[in-house]
Amino acid sequence: MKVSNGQMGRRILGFAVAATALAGAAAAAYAGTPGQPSPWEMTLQPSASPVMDNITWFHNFMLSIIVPITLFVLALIIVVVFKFNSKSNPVPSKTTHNTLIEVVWTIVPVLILVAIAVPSFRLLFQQLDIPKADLTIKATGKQWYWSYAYPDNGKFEFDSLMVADKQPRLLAVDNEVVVPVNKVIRIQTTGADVIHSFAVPAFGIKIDAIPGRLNETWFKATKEGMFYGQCSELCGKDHAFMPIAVKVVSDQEFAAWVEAAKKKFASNPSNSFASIGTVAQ
Ligand SMILES: [Cu+2]
Repeated sequence: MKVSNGQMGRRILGFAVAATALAGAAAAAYAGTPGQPSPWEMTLQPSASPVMDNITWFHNFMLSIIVPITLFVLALIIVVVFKFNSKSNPVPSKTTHNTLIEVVWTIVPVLILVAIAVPSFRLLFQQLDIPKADLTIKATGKQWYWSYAYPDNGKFEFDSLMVADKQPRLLAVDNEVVVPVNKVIRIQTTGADVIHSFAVPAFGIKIDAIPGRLNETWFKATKEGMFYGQCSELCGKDHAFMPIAVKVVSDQEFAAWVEAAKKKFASNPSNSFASIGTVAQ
């Protein structure tokens, strides 16, 4: 069957449109549970913070630039393969320069890069420029669990370990980090032994927890509920079993939890941060 270039181009375009529509429909069908991964999920986890809103937007914006460029290059390759092979084009052209095309293929990529750079830098500033925090939590990565300290709320500290038979599997822990909704939470991270990484996809945060250093990032949870993440730096044999579980609650529930947590974790033997704080007072 003889297929002309135009027909071929239309077929490729039709295939691309169908594939995109299929992926979109599948993504909508498998939207899943917010705050955790779900089966057949193809998109980013649903956002629950202003930073993640912008990451999602930037991701989609980049896709809308990348997909047409990729299809355009693919179309060019196909045209070259079919139209300029030695059979269909036995006498090659000797053309070497074309000023217009050279100007266009210099200027257009520059404009595309500028269009990408502007929202990219805006997003970076939003992530790195930490607003005035309502609450600071220190997350310490240990082999292989996380410890959380609440210096603003009574200086208690507790360990958070994965619970093997609790759902969601490999994400549920015994003691969750609890934070109030719609408040700026500053997360400070460090490592007690090796490098770990504190990451919660729905909040758009991922920051290394490095021994001897204090890193910080921030998030503002805009929805109540459970949000899960995992250590995201290979840290040893149980790297896959030190999840991060964040429970976002109302202000009242948070205040009640703080009171209960102060008593519950008062005699925690791993309470190094709290004991240092008490000695200093
Ligand atoms: Cu780790």
